[in-house]
Amino acid sequence: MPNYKLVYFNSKGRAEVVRLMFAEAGIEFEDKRVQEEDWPQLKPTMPFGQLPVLYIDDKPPLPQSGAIERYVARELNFDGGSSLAFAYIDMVCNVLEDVGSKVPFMEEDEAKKAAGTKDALENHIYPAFDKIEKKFKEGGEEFLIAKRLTLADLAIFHFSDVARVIDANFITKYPTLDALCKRVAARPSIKKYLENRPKTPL
Ligand SMILES: N[C@@H](CCC(=O)N[C@@H](CS)C(=O)NCC(=O)O)C(=O)O
Repeated sequence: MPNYKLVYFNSKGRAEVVRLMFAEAGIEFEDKRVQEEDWPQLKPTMPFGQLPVLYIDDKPPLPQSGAIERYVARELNFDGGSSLAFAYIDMVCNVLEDVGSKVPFMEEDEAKKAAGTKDALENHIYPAFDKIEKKFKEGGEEFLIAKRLTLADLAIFHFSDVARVIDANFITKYPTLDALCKRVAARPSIKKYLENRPKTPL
């Protein structure tokens, strides 16, 4: 196994699904959390001036959370085992990215932030989750895409975890996905990771 170093801020954000894959697979990695005050100095040294970035041995650093997630999923068998399964996994991740990006987390005007969040939930996030819940329930499978845990299950778990910040009861609106998230959280390696990870809301 290569040496992995994942550089991000001290939050779950765009790095947590990768951390969850490493945890589930039992892969040691350096979880480098950059402090806000150190960021201005570090930023120009990053490939595209943003985080996360994954360092893999002495290879050129890999930025972009989506690229990192897909690479790690392939390496550690969270890819569903076929190109088609991987495409469906990609689809789930892209939907989550699309609807998640509608939430104005960085908006400083509180009224605008509240209105933007309401719009994101009602017009983007709830409709997407209604569809995913319906399809998953009809399929009656244990996991979202394949016969085993994939990146898609972990991405849904992570989304539902951080969505609590904008809707405290978010995932309970989707009983089948809620049950999936509970199964994910109960997996021994994930459970241990969740108990020990730094406590951050996002
Ligand atoms: N598309 C990129 C977006 C990366 C991104 O927006 N990173 C933010 C943190 S979530 C960042 O580095 N912000 C600090 C900055 O841009 O200076 C990805 O998915 O990795």
